Amino acid sequence: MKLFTFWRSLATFRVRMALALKGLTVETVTVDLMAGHQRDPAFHAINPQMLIPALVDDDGDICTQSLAIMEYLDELHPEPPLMPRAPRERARVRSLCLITVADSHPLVGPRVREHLQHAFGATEEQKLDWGRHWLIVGLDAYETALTRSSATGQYCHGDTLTLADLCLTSHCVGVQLFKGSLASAPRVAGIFERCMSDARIAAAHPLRQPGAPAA
Ligand SMILES: N[C@@H](CCC(=O)N[C@@H](CS)C(=O)NCC(=O)O)C(=O)O
Repeated sequence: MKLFTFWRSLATFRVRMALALKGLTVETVTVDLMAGHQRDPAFHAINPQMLIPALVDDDGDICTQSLAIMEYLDELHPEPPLMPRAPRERARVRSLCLITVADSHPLVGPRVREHLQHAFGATEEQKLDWGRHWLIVGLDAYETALTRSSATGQYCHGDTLTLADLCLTSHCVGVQLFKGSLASAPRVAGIFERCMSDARIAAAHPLRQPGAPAA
């Protein structure tokens, strides 16, 4: 399998964590988002959305969208499971994942920030502020959703890692990259800390990838 990746990508970070927890290694291909290589024709042929991650199977089949890729990996390699079995529980885990995957993270990606700059003249500071704003909105939603539900345990759903924890971890790293604070979300921060204490998750962190600036 081949993973199209870039050090800073939060969506690819989610997939890297899932691969690590499954004990899988894949070939990686760097798509330099800062240089705009996601818009190269060669990558457009892989993903017409011009977004990473993309996972290419040995037979050439392409899977895009981090949540779809993670669920695919979980179905292909069921141990350790990263989704609960009961439909309602699976729905809860997916809805926690989607807080960031569908509603927060899409607002802060390079193409959105570039458009803010080119169409509206946003400065670096304003773009940072924009990203932080939407990530904090998502952070507050996570905190309330987790605090309200008796299904929350040591992790987002019970006491074992699920895809919701990987999504929450990517969200928290996003808050940090956009110079925000987790202080208003102690429940989230506790789960994030627990996740980051897992060496496999820590090693997948954006700032520990080739090409990343020194922290
Ligand atoms: N919903 C997608 C989001 C993918 C996404 O936004 N990827 C970012 C990097 S984290 C990207 O490739 N952005 C390129 C751009 O904005 O031009 C997923 O979860 O895979």
